[in-house]
Amino acid sequence: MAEPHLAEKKILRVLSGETISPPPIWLMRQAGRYLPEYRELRAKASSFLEFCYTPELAAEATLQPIRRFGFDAAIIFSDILVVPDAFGQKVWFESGAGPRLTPIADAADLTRLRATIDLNRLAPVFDAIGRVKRDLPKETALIGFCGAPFTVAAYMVAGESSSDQAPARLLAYRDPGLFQELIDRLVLGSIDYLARQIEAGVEIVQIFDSWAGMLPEEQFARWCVAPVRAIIEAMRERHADVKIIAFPRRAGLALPEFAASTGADALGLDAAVDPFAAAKLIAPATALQGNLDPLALVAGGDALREATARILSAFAGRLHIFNLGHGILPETPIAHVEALLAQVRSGC
Ligand code: 1CP
Repeated sequence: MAEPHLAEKKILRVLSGETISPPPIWLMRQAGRYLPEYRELRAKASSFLEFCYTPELAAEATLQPIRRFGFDAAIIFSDILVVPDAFGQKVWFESGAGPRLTPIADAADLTRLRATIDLNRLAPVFDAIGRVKRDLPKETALIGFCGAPFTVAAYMVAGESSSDQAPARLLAYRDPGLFQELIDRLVLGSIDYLARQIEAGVEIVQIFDSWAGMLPEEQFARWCVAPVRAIIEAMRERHADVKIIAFPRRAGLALPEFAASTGADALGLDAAVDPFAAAKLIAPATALQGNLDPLALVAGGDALREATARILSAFAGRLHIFNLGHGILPETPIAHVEALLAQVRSGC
């Protein structure tokens, strides 16, 4: 028999194989700059990493969208780039310019990093998870996360944001042995990091492979499918109960094979995926999460209503968690989020 706390959390029910109508909903990057209370909180820390590493602030940022909207899940407030930081790479965020890291160009650069992740450096994240757990409504699930090895490696190699991830892809072609060594370290570090998040109280983990869609098929199999599969296999051995969502953004036609090979409980779908095609092509035991275009949420009105209705109808009768196809945009009007919630909760 399912435990009572589990039965109350709709997302856990879907991830355990129960179809629910209307579907549960949360939004990627639901804590963030579109919320005035977030902007006020953010001003209390001098840097973004300090904000992530201050448990009271990270816990409060996690809870803000739950208080305001009552989403079915909270996601711990942090960033995927705390992992390179915990490997000893220098990471900082320049306002307006995004993340910056000292780039890894060759074997000597990799040697300067730690061989294993320093979980002590990430202790504030585990502390924040404990705080959120104490204050979260009993019907709200808590999601932990990490970046997938390829996506994190892409930032570690480029040292900044890139629209095509050419630096990491070039290194993978020119020196596959070195790139494999970086990916292998990230696989092991991600397993340890996710395991500690679970021990601290998260019930679900999401693996963000935001740049998976940049890779040709055989590179995708090597740098995205294999590492994510290795992480998921290890999590299943260590924590059999945890639910796992993988988000290989822009993976397109590779999605069904990715789902089958990695064994994720759910697949996050980006907004370019036709939800009717996904519902047909991906095995029904895999829950599907998504996939509203974040710009439709900015636009509101008919565009939002029609796109939402299409997603609800495509996934009717499927294991579905409503979400965006990528993170919420800072210019999103709060009234549009309220309208979306009302529509999803009406079921059509
Ligand atoms: O509410 C939540 O969803 C939790 C917070 C969260 C998550 C899940 C943040 C806070 N970042 C992330 C994940 C993350 N970070 C991803 C994967 C998801 C995605 O594709 O969006 C990626 C690629 C990053 C890297 C990153 N961190 C970027 C993107 C840069 C690029 O290449 O486009 C940026 C801008 C950041 C900083 C960041 N992380 C989070 C916030 C709120 C911010 C903005 C910080 C600020 O401007 O003050």
